[in-house]
Amino acid sequence: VDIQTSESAVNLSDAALLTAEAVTPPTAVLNTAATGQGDSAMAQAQRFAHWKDDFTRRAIAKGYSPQLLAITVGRATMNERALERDSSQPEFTRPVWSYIKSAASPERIERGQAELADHTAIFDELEQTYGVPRQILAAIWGLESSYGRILGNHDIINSLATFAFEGRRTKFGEAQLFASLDLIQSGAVRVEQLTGSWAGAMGMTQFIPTTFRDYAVDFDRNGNTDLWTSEADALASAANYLTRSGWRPNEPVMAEVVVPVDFDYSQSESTKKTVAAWTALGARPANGLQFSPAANQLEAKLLAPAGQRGPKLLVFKNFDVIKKYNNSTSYVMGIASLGEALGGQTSIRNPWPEDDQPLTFKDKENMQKALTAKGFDTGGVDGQVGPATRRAIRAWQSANGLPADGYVEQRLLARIMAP
Ligand code: NAG
Repeated sequence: VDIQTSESAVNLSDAALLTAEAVTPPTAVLNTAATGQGDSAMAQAQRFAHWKDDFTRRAIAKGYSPQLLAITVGRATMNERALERDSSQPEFTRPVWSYIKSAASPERIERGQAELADHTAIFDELEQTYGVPRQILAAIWGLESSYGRILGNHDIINSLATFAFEGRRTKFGEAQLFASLDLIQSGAVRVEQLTGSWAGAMGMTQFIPTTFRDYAVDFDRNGNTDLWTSEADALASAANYLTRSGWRPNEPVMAEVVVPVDFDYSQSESTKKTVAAWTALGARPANGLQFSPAANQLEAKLLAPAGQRGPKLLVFKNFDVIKKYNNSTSYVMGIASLGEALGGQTSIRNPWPEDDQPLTFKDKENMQKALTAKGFDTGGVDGQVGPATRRAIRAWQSANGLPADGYVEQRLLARIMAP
């Protein structure tokens, strides 16, 4: 079961939504011995000190200076809160409609429109340089940090050292620490600037150190790539990241459609077809208009994020590009919806099945066990509904004469669990 593409894998960097958002839950239950729970605070401190020495040795062997190590990992302390947050198991995954509602809230729309008006010159230049629409950039800015208002004030080195030390994110922590060293060594940032979310994302666009090192740009050319206080640098960095990830200018992110009642949902999620081919299967724009000849040529996948009772979307290449920024379907729909709203448009018209009762983590595990026992392979039992689990759900739905939309709420769960 692939956590990376699971709906609930909402990126840890999502600072502005962090308070309400279910953060990426762990795939495996933490091993108590390996996390140091149970051993004394003293023993843990010793192991952390030992890890710091070891990391320092390895970094110096790679050519980083002892001086650089001393001002970073050398003075790192454990961020207990990062470990707690990282291992806490969210009971419910937030339903997609509630995520979108808070992403494109009236307040965020209003502020975004004001920010767009305040920074016209920068947005003009960004569109010119990168070909990414201003509404998309503003939506990222708005969702990641409430337009620069919530940046997080954790010491990034402490969080990353804590992850690298032990737990389920040691590889991530280590890679991000090395990227942080690169950032300081190259002079792109100063060590005291390295603050952000508990999970290691920084600045107005919540870049993790590897993204920062590889994609951030000093757009205002003041010699410092400053994602914390320079709107130009932060927004250009986001635009550069999208462009380098394959953004296609003048193509949409998504378009809502309506489909016939007997639509074959087994084609949703993974099958790519041209808009013309989807039209031939009965899909029509939800706004009552027709797709343009240019749109008809584009390739799209069809998503029904809340099943056949909820809105259906054609999603384009740019949808996947935004997923590279934050690997969550909800996040991308949030960005697209906020972006449309900033431009005065409505992106999703049809109602969500808000009366549906979502599954808990335990429910998802039980569902995976039941499906597996019935011969529908979910690729393991981890409480994450990813592509493999949805494939199994679809197969079970087809075998039971139900629309194969891959979507399960409490009522359908009861049927899956029935002997
Ligand atoms: C996100 C990163 C993304 C990375 C993902 C998984 C940004 C803007 N996004 O925070 O590049 O693939 O984490 O580590 O940095």
